[in-house]
Amino acid sequence: MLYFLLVPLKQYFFFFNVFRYITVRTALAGLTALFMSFILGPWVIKQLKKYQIGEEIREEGPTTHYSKKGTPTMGGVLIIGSTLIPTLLWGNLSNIYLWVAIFSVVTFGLIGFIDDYLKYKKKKSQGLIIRTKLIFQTVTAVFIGLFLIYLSKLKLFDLRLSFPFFKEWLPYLGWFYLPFIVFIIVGSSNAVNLTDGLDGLAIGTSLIAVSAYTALCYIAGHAIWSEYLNILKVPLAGELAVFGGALAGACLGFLWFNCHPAQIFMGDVGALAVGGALGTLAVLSKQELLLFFVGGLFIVEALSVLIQIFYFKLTGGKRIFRMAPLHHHFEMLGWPESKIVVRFWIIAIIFALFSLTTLKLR
Ligand code: 57M
Repeated sequence: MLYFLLVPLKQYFFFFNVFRYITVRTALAGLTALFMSFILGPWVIKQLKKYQIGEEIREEGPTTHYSKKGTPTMGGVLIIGSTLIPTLLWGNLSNIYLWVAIFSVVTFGLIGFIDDYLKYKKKKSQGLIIRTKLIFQTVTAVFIGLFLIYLSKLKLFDLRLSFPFFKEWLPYLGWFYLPFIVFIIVGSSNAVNLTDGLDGLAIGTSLIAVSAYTALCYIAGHAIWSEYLNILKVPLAGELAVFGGALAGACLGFLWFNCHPAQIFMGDVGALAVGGALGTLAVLSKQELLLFFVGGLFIVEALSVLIQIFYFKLTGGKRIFRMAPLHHHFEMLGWPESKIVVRFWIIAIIFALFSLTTLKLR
């Protein structure tokens, strides 16, 4: 909104021209989100405590988690609010990609909200049954996919797929693009959710991955940079950096309250929304496959669950990890929570930096 108000003022005072630039608006969106989180955070925590919206802890989990019972949850509403308002303030709202990203964060947040609300009502650690949650997520992703196919007919979206390391190979997927992006968006949403099991873990690693995608969106939308780095040019993706900046600011602001010992958990409303948004950024920037590197830590966490379940079934009850997802394995080995979290952040940073280097390795 401010974009439309401030940029025309350049005819009176040239300084206002700076608001045309995506970089400036990305930084402002990030700062606005950060300050919103700092200001609203204590109030949100107070309200959640007032209505006793607290965490139910599973009995079969690590015993160190029992003391977390009652920690206010559904903090994702703070993340979503601190992402949406700065995006609406600083984004160029005539950009259709921005609305796809907004739709994704709101809808995935809503699915998570229903899940959290049911947990709150039933006073149990299980809200929506897994299958129902998956159906809702898939329907949302299919809707996004269909809309992108429609945009491709208007020449506003590209149904070719770019591969990391291969600059020339850009196969056209056509309708096959639909199941592919459903897998990316739903997978990303669930992988972030699985990772959200230690204070600061999911939000810190999401901050790292979202920051990398903010840079990728900017580069994909920039005529010179995309040409120089030889990546698929996506003119409309540049504006997504404003959304990415806001989301990164909201993640950083939330981390302030979620770091150990956490004053608030994000809940499914936060985890599904942040994961869904990350997958959507990957799709819209046409760097879908790079998500496997950028979000490498989420993949490792999800794989640890699959391997554990597969091995359990295969051997009739034996486990590879003491407990899955992987962060619980290290907890059971006696590592302090903060050590696991900081080390996982370091690994996430390595994954993100490695992904950015692949841009030139083509
Ligand atoms: C949600 N939720 C946390 C919090 C957070 C198939 C199976 C692997 C699924 C998986 C699962 O349910 N994962 C999704 C993970 C929970 O956190 C809440 O949930 C929200 C995110 N959806 O925002 O509201 C607990 O995590 C801890 N926590 C923190 N700090 C945070 O900032 O300490 C969360 C955020 C919280 C709190 O204790 O209550 C969760 O872990 O439940 N299931 C699991 O992860 C379970 N693993 C398991 O069953 N492994 C088995 C098999 C099936 C693979 C095995 O290894 O044999 C573990 N979950 C828990 N305890 N809590 C098991 C032990």
